[in-house]
Amino acid sequence: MSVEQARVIELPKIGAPQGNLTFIEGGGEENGSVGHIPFAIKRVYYLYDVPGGETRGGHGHKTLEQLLVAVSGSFTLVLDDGRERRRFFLNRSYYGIYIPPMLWRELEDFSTGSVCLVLASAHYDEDDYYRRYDDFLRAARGEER
Ligand code: T46
Repeated sequence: MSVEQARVIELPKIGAPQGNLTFIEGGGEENGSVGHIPFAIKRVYYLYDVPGGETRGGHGHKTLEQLLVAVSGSFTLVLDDGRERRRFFLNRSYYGIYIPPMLWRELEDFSTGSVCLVLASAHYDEDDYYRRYDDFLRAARGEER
């Protein structure tokens, strides 16, 4: 897997004087539609009350696909495929970052009061994690052979 396969997805934005509305439809075989993202949504979680400047993440996933959205505030997402790193600054509620499996991720520089919404392709499974960077690196480099 390469960091080049991560991508920004622009989501629909319905603007009105009363405020904006953004929606996300899951894709994949389960609902038969293309959707806005390339997987069926199995789990939704969100990070909030993160102290300003804090860092989260620091792990990789074997199979999980995710979409991250800064629904409020901002943070920086750093993706690493074991060879190169790519940084994304998220500060708009209508842009998501699609993260394919086998990328190490770190979330940095949360602004105070920010909320990171995450749509995931599978239920929570601790066995899907690489929690140690050297384990991730070994697996990512093994994948290249
Ligand atoms: C990711 C970033 C963006 C659960 O019980 N269920 C869940 O769905 C999740 C995501 C976590 N947990 C438990 C596991 C840990 O005991 O919550 C605790 C904190 O999880 P973690 O340290 O993995 O949280 P983050 O913010 O570092 O990472 C999370 C996701 O795990 C990860 O997939 O990409 O958010």
